Amino acid sequence: MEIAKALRSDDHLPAWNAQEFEAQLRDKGRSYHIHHPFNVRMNSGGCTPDEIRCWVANRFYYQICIPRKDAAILANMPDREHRRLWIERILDHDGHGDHQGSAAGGIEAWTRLGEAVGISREELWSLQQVVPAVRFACDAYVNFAAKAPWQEAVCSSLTEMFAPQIHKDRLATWPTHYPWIEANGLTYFRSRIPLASRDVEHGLHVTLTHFRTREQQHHALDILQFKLDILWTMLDAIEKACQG
Ligand code: AHQ
Repeated sequence: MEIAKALRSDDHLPAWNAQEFEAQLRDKGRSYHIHHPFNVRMNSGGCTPDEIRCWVANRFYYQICIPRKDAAILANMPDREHRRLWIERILDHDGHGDHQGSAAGGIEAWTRLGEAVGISREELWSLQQVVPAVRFACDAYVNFAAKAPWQEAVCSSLTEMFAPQIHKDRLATWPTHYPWIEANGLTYFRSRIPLASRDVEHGLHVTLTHFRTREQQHHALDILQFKLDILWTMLDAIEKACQG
């Protein structure tokens, strides 16, 4: 599955060096969903309890898609040293060992977020509240990751360059704006801050070394934009579906 190629007049120019290429990737942060009106309203206290519950229930579908997406990439990775790093992402979400407490994984932590905002485990896992466009966007991500070259799928995960800030924003604002949400429900956001930074270290190394020519680097930017659009359209759909 190819991401549509934007026609560019500067494809023939020399490749950016690693620093400039990384700067170009990070500049894409301007279209990260931290800037989406729904996220801005949510983190400034403008959401009703029903809208918070609707966001948590819909984002649950994204969360349970992530380990399947990562398993698809793992299957396409020929090198053990990359697999040894990538498999950690699956365990982060599905849990490991006795799957108790902090070893229960991110999907379990999101289930606790659901209960903290007033959604039962059964209700959350029923996926009844997930709207079509959210399923569509998440399924597009999983399908892309399964079919694209593994380096391109790794590149698409680099939206996490911008994730620590969005998690920090929630931790800084929700307790004040949404005191009715049990504090332990925010554990997931706290857990992701170091994990996102660890993920990005590996993802950037693969991306900065794989995409060598200016044309290939432009393609990497298009892949990142595809994933930014997935996150943005999810919030478009959630905003529309959840309005009180
Ligand atoms: O909780 C998130 C998560 O585990 C991941 C994995 C990563 C990927 O592989 O694409 N992206 C991602 C993201 C998570 N949380 C989102 C949020 O807003 O809470 C942000 C999202 C991302 O930035 O891609």
